[in-house]
Amino acid sequence: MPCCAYLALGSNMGDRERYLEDAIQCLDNHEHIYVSGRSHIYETEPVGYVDQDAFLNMVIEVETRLSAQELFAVMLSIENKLGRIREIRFGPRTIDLDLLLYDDLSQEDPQLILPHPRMTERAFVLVPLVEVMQQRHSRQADEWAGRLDQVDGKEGVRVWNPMQ
Ligand code: PH2
Ligand code: MG
Ligand code: MG
Repeated sequence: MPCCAYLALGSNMGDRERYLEDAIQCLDNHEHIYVSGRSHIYETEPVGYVDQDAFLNMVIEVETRLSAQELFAVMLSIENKLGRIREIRFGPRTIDLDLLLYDDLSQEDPQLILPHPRMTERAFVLVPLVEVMQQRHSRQADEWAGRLDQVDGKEGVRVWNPMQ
């Protein structure tokens, strides 16, 4: 049985939409990864380090036979391929790929903590996550919708319309 994982994507440098689409394409091109669902793209106010440009964020669902560790390694290699340079923590980035959930796996490995340790506080993650879970009729949708109700900052997360 393949497992189901949720990934958060973010970009706030250069052609932000292109980076998101290229990352999805790279993931889907991988022999053992199938992109099974995607949220809208949202434009979001920066959180944490606020003196930077607005982000585009979205969440995708993937089916994979890779382990969490292997999937995470593929994600890092895609970040590198798409020109990610790590400078300021929480600062500007061409592409950021975060592994949010991998089936029901819960682990404290400092290299890869699951579920993602900051996801419950972040409206820019929870809004697209709940959208894609509801669309995919995930059994976890109600639980995460409940957490989204409690989170602040939802007004800073808006569906992105490049024509505006
Ligand atoms: N990522 C961060 C820090 N702050 N803010 C928004 N709106 N979107 C992000 O993806 C984001 C952020 C570090 O990963
Ligand atoms: Mg991140
Ligand atoms: Mg990251």
